Amino acid sequence: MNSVSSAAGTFGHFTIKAVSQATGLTVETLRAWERRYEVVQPSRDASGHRTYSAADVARLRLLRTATELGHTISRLATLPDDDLAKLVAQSGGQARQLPTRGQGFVERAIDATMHSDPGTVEELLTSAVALLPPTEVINAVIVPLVREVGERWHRGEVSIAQEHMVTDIVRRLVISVSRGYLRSDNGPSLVLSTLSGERHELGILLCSWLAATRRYRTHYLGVDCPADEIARFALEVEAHAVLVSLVMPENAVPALAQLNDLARRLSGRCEVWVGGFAARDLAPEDVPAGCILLPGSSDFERRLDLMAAQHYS
Ligand code: B12
Repeated sequence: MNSVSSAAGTFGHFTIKAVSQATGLTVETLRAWERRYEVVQPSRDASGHRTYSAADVARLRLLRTATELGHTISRLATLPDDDLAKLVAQSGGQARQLPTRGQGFVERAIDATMHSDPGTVEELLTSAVALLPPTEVINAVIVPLVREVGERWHRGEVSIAQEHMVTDIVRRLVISVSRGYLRSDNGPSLVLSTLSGERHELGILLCSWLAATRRYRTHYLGVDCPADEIARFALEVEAHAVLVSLVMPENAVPALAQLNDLARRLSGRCEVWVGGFAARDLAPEDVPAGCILLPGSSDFERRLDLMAAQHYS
């Protein structure tokens, strides 16, 4: 996970800039809270710069939320983490805290995209990966970011080159992070691809990451692959499921014939899971027999957990 460690210093130790991005507290506030109230005590690296642990980041997030709820920092500073968490939970602050964590990364990454600044986009995304759980990075950072970039491209505010820049950064990051998980040699295995005509690959790459967090073996075939080729490969590697992503709405209906073909070739030997933005437009009764429609990311995660539980039981 080289790219993660490069943004976050040694993995699990974060620079003040990364902590500022993750908590929404400015660098000046972080320094002032430390000096006046000793809210956390970061260590120092060889050059004398502060380095924060993941526990420091979690405490600072709680402190930020609690101050937003109206409590004074001088009173909060001495409370242990458990008491802070209780205070925030009792005030319903946890729910308010979550959306802001991803939003900060997205807003800054959009700004860096508009300034054609790939270094900052990459740094923001690697920090998000280091500081937030994968599901939150995907749903609260990456998906909103690429959708917003797509909308701005559509309105002519983002150039094709800027859109390609962001997609390439997301693509490389997701592949690199997914490779960092230990695989189980006898875990369930997945084949991921898109059907002929569909060139959007980020959806299945994100699925591959979520599967890797659960120690699945994944075979990524890239995009635009004929159904018979996907089926042949899946049978060769004895895959437990084939994942197909539909993004372009106009591809969804033509994809039904390809899905039918895929499901028929794999019948009884391997499941076919269908998801992606355009899959939401399909009615369950339109989906060919043998295919399982998973329109939301929580449907997908539940299915992954179910398959893993059945596999290992
Ligand atoms: C990046 C991008 C591209 C890149 C893709 C590069 C790559 N390596 O993937 C390139 C430049 C190739 C491209 C091309 C095109 N694109 Co494009 N593109 C996008 C953009 C910005 C992001 C797409 C993306 O990856 N989103 C996908 C992910 C992150 O979200 P998602 O699919 O919903 O996936 C989530 C879930 O659904 C789930 N999931 C996904 N798949 C699966 C599968 C399973 C089994 C499961 C369980 C779950 C699951 O996982 C994800 C996380 O939760 C979008 C903007 C947008 N609004 O999405 C436009 C967009 C999709 N593109 C669009 C267009 C028009 C095109 C082109 C026609 C442009 C052109 N004139 O050439 C071509 C068509 C290519 C083709 N035939 O497929 C339009 C589609 C408009 C429409 N009809 O609705 C969009 C919406 C932009 C816009 N606002 O106009 N594009």
